[in-house]
Amino acid sequence: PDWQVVKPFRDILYHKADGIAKITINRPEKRNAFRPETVFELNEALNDAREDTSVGVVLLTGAGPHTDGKYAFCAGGDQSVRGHAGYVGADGVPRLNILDVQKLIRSMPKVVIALVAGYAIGGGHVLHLVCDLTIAADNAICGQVGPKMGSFDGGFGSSYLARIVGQKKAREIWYLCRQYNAEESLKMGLVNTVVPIEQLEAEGVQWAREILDHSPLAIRCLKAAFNADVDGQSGLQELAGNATLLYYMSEEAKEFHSAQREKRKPDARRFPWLP
Ligand code: 2NE
Repeated sequence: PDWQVVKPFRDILYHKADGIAKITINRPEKRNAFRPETVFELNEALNDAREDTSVGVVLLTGAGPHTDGKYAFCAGGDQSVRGHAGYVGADGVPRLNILDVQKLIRSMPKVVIALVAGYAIGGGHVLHLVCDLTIAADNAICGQVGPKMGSFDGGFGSSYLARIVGQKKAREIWYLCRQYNAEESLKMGLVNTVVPIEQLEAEGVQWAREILDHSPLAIRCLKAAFNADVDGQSGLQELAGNATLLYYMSEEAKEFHSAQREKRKPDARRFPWLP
């Protein structure tokens, strides 16, 4: 695609082309670990993609390789700025604001595809996990590290992980903190497919284009339905919001809205009580 820069950022790259937004974490010297500022930028780009009605698919990836030849999707929170109560930004405030990004990726009514080359570790692993789909390069390495470095993610990082790989495997991943290669990750359903690294972006674009040929409203409702199954009341809120959206688009809702505006009795009898 003919990628166009949307806006220059410091820690990320943000491009768009043909209905696809591409967000790249751009800190290869840190294995694309995120600091609070990185997360603010991710949030801004994701929100922009959400609001852009021409965008249906977001590709989320990491810049690489680093000068040492190694790739990373993301190595989680930047440990060099970890302070007393979270990750400390230039403003001196400790935050765990990646949790907001996790929620946004899950709730935005667009398909978010993680393109994982190299390390997806710790909070970086959870980041690909919460994406709708993951395409892994053959050099992908997945794993959690919390219990060996003093952290854990008891939110989506554990409960949603267990939904994906099962309780036994999820406990193994967290308790042992091992690293899993691309084939192992594919086998346990952590990723959707594995491709040679040179083809990673092209494969992501191909998947995006196939999705973009399909019905936006159908995909939107499906995403909300998949979330509703796991996300409790906030999942139901998303699903129900789509019901309201579709209702607003109906002749029936328009008649009741017009009647109220025109101070007349709505013509309710026009509309069927479908079985
Ligand atoms: C990712 C991994 C396994 C890669 O290992 P390797 O040997 O290929 O690279 P190396 O030499 O460890 O890393 C290269 C450079 O990247 C930095 C390193 O410090 C190193 O810098 P220099 O020494 O060359 O200057 N780097 C890598 N990961 C970093 C990080 N997360 N923060 C800051 N700098 C980082 C290996 O690098 C690794 O295990 N990294 C640490 C993984 C980690 O502890 N992640 C945080 C987990 S906690 C979390 O993400 C989290 C959460 O649990 C809850 C809420 C929010 C976040």
